[in-house]
Amino acid sequence: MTQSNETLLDLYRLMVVTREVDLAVSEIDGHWHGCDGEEAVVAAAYMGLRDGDTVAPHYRGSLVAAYARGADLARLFAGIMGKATSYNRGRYRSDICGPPEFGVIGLYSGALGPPLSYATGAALAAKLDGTDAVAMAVFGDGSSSRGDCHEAMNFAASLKLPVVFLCQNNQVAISTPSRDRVAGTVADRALGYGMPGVQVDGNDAVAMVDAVAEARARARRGEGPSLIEGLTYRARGHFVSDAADPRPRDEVEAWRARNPIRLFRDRLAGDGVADTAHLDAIDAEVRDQVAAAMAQAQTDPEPGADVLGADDVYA
Ligand SMILES: Cc1ncc(C[n+]2csc(CCOP(=O)(O)OP(=O)(O)O)c2C)c(N)n1
Repeated sequence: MTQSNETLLDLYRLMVVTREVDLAVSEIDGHWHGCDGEEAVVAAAYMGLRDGDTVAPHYRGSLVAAYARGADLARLFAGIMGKATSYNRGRYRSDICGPPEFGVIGLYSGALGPPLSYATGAALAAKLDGTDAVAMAVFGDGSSSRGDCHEAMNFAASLKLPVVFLCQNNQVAISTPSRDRVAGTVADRALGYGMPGVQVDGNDAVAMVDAVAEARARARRGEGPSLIEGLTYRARGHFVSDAADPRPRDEVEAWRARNPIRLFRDRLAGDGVADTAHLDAIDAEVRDQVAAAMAQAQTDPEPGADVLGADDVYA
């Protein structure tokens, strides 16, 4: 697929947003599970969705999913801090429970695996409603070994549901390398479900966005689900203050050298899509935007006892 220069620059911008959001939240939350090194998979997963589409994001990158759907960055940051101005008035963390009004399904209990089924449910609803909406289920390689993954994929493929399964394979689950849990590739499993499966270089932004576009187009045509495995690498620990990352230093350094933002930047400049001054301007503009949103969230008020009242309670 050939993407327009405009799409490529939107993709670059969303990757920079992903990085800057990560850096900003890392400063205030030592338990933040960041996506440094995984920006190409994250941005490609959430860019270009339409109204009516649904995403069940992986927790690593979930704020970007909500932002890409139109949520306000300051209010998302407020959700990290439990502020009154967050989309849920400080009741739960915005990275775990994405604002549903933007079509973002959360992780809710924190159990990994069930969101694949939630996305599949959203795809079933779209099919029953006769719309061409799609659902994106994004999950880690560790989550891919859960039974929920099998159930969701089998159900979706059997009923030809419009869902794109995207494995954000950073090759580790806390401290367990994926080679100790996944014997083949995640993508190869698609064959058993009767759907297309492709492993993509997850540090190649263009390859990622092409694969996602193709899978979404197929889903919108009513041809059913696809599985994409974006092979990438977690450049830092499991969470910001993780002091027990057991991975070999040379492996970590080799992947850091393949930073997806830098690779994409070089390609955009090399192909004449944008000169470095233009890309620098995008970087600076995003940095300012993220800093302003964080400053706003930090001065926002804490919630009062009123949020514990009867508002929004089902019964
Ligand atoms: C059902 C379930 N089992 C275990 C955990 C604990 N846990 C939290 S994060 C994590 C690692 C998940 O690895 P992966 O899906 O590869 O995502 P990554 O952190 O690598 O992005 C685990 C095991 C959980 N949240 N839910």
